Amino acid sequence: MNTQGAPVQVDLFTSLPGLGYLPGFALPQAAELVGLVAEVARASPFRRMRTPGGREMSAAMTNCGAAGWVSDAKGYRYSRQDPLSGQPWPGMPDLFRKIAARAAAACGFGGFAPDVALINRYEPGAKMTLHQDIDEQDFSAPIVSVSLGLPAIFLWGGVSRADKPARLPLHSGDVLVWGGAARKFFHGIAPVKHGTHELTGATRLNLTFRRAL
Ligand code: MD3
Ligand code: FE
Repeated sequence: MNTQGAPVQVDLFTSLPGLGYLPGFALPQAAELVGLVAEVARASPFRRMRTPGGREMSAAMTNCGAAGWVSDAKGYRYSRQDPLSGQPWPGMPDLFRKIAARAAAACGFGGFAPDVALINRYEPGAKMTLHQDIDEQDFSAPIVSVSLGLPAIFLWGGVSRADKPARLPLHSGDVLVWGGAARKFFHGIAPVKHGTHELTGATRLNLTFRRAL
């Protein structure tokens, strides 16, 4: 366990400057984070979005912050309004900003000020196929991800979709920072296994903090 904030080197990552793995970094705040996610979801409920190709994604999503990531028949983009309500997304809680900035700083990215938190909710069986996160304006900023609840296998591809992905188990409280060359790598989540977690029940939550606008 590591709650002090020193990035941990793992073999698959040692050759990638800008990438940081902080196992257990958010454990002290995990319960509070889960509560804040529930508050966000009261204003902007989790929903399964459709890809531009018409498929319903298996993870349900919501957002908070100045904008949110959305997908529909018109494509992927950031929108300042929640399309379900036509209203702005809920504001980003201070604890979200603070954890994201502290994790980024621990990995060499001082001054990270995310404007979007995309929140993914996985029920058992839900997955995320390999993709890149390239809808943001500013690729010099990292993306910080926080996992909560059920574990999952993170799939870490390369610069090409064809690269065979490495697998890294992610547990509740783990934080990852993706900057530098790692920022545009393909990545995904293998189907989440059945189980229950004391904080989230039969659910995995993932928060990704982004500089999108
Ligand atoms: C590597 N989420 O929301 S988090 C996503 O667990 C997303 O819900 C996954 O991929 C999840 O876009 C994976 C880890 C992650 C997040 C963003 C990245 C890895 C990344 C951006 C660039 C490279
Ligand atoms: Fe992603």
